[in-house]
Amino acid sequence: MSDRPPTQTPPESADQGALRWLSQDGLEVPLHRIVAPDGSYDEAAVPDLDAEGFRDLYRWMLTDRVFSRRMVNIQRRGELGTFGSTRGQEASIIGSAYTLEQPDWLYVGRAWTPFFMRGVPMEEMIKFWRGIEESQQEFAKRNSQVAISIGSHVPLMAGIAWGMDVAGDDAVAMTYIGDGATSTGAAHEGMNLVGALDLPGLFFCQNNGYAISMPASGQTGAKTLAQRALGYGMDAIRVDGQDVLAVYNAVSKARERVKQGRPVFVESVTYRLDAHTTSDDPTRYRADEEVEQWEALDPLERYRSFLEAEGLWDDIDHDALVEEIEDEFSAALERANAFAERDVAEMFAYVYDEMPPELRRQMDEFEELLEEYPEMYDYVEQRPKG
Ligand SMILES: Cc1ncc(C[n+]2csc(CCOP(=O)(O)OP(=O)(O)O)c2C)c(N)n1
Ligand SMILES: [Mg+2]
Repeated sequence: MSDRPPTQTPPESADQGALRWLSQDGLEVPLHRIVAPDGSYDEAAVPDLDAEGFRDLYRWMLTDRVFSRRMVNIQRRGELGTFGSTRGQEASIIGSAYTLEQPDWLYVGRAWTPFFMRGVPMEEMIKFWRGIEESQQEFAKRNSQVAISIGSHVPLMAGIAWGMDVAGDDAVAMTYIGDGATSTGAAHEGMNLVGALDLPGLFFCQNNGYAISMPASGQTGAKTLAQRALGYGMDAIRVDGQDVLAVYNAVSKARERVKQGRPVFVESVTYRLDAHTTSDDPTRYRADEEVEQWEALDPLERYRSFLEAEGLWDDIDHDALVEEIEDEFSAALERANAFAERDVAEMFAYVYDEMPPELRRQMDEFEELLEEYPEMYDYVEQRPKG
């Protein structure tokens, strides 16, 4: 934690007569990149991974892509209420999560595969998207619940980071947040606390261009999200989120800084190629040309060009990997389907130890409704979960 003196000391020097604004005009916020869109790369900056590590990154990115595709498919078949695809964000998600070690805490926004990377079975994520509460019992393994209320996980993560600091844990608390989440009061409070106390917090902000239909540019008057970190007393780095090696490099270095007592905010500039969720229609608020531009910056393709140049691609059987992941998904879906149906009345039951009167009133009203219209029960029960 911070060893700054707890007093307000008089300023030592001043610019007498001069008015010098701290201004973002002319502020340069660089973008870290290793592999360029044309496939050329800076050899000296390539992270020190072995062949297995480089292959792993590809396999996890592919897992992320296949998982999103299959989840969207089963939603279309009526087997899920909704789902938020991560297509386009694979390098951002995997490059960052690959830096985590088991004692680290993981808090997520839009990032599902990091759970799989940390040993959570795929069916738990399918169950989560079906609204099955039991799927979210991962705290013992230092994995948080998915923050559907955006930004709400940031103060929780700050609290965990504080606890880790007090306990002297040699680990970090990493949180994924979206560009939209940076506008919430909760995110501000959490980030401020982490910066004020120099807690071991690592903020990985995926600027994927949108908060549903609101463009990232509408979230803040700041030119970049990265620069906002300075206001919280944190260091920041901005990285090309379509370049898995750059993300891995930036976040692993960030993690080291955090462990040395300097919280970091990473802005990963990426793009959500699919809809916000399956309930959203992005054609209503963004141009096809914009999507096409980002389709051309496919993170898997960019990484593949690096693997080819390094002679690592020959050892990767892409089709066999896809088949393996598809089979894993199918088996996970089967196990998730085997989960016993829950009575809808349970939604009232588990929140409080003792049910407060207002909730009891709502439950009674719900039961009366079912008595009057018993056909509603089937309707509620049979609707896709989620
Ligand atoms: C506190 C809160 N306000 C509003 C919403 C509705 N909502 C769901 S996702 C979302 C946008 C999130 O955007 P961003 O943080 O950029 O994450 P992304 O979905 O792009 O990954 C909003 C406004 C919510 N879930 N929680
Ligand atoms: Mg966003």
